[in-house]
Amino acid sequence: MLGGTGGRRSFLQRHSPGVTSPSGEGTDAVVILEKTPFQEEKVLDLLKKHTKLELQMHNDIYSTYHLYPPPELSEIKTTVVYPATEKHLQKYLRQEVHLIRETWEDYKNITLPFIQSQSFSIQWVYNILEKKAEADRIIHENPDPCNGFVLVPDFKWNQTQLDDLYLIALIHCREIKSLRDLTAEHLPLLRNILQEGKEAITKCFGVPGSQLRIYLHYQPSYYHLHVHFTALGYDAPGSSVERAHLLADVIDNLVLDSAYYQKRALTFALRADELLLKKFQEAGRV
Ligand code: G7M
Repeated sequence: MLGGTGGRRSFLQRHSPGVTSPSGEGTDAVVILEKTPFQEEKVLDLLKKHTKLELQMHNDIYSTYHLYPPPELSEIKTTVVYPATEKHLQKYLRQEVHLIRETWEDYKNITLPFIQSQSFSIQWVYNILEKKAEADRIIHENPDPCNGFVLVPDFKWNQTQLDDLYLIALIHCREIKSLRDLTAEHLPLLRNILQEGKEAITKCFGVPGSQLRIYLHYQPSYYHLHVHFTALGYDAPGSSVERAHLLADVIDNLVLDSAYYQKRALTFALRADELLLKKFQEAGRV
C-alpha cells in the first residue's frame, strides 16, 4: 500500500508479509523513503560522473532526459518504524482529511479524554532527555528541570545540507502536553527555547535566527511539548497554517492573556480514519 505524508518527497510502503517480528509473528513496518535535496557542490559530478543519460524528448532548444546517477549521488533517506503500531500506520497512509475547529469545551470534553485514553508511547522523548538515545547528537541543552530543554536534529533531517535543516527542542518538564496547557507561567521556558535555540543553531550551523521558522504543532503527534526549528526556505511537512503556531506569536499571545490557549478555538486537520475524528463525529462536532 502506498501513501504520502503530505511532503513532496515522502512516500510510504506498508509492508506486512515478509517482515518478521522478534517473536516470529508477521508485523507491519513503516518504511519512509525520501529523496534528499541536491548538494550544490555535487551537481557537476552528477552531470559528469558515470551518469547515464537517456533522451526523452527534444523540441527546438528544449530537451528532457532520464538521468540515472551513480549510487553515491542518488541517496534515498530511509526511516524505518518497526514494529509499527496501528497509529503509526494511520499516520502515514494517504487519506481524506477534515478540518476541525476545536473550542476549549471540545478540548476538555473530547480531545483531552481521548489523549488520556491513548497509550501512544513517548519513550523516544524520555530516551533523549535521559541521554539514553541520540546523546551524541545534542546541539544544545539547558538543564533546568522547569525552564530547560534539549535541542536535537529532527529525525527528518540527515544533516548533510542546510536546505532542509530541521531540529526539535524537547522540554525537560514532563507535565506539558501541548499548546493547550500553556499559560504565562511557561513564558520563561518558551523564551529560553526561542533565544537559546536560535543562538545554538546560528553557532553550530551558521544559519541566522531570521532564517528559521520556529513553531509548535497543534495537534502534535507526541503529547510532550516540543518546538520545531526549520529552515525558512524549506517547505517542511506540517508547517501549514492549520498546524503550525509560531513560537514568537505564542509568547505574545500568552503575554496578552495568560489563559489565551484555554479560551480560543484552534483549528487542525484530521485524517478520515483517525480515532479523534470519530470522537468529534460522535459528539456531533463535525
Ligand atoms: O509536532 P509533532 O509531534 O508532529 O512532531 C514530532 C517530531 O518529532 C517530528 O518532526 C518527528 O520527525 C520527530 N521525531 C519523531 N521521532 C520518533 C523522533 C526520534 O526518535 N528522534 C528525533 N530526533 N526526532 C523524532
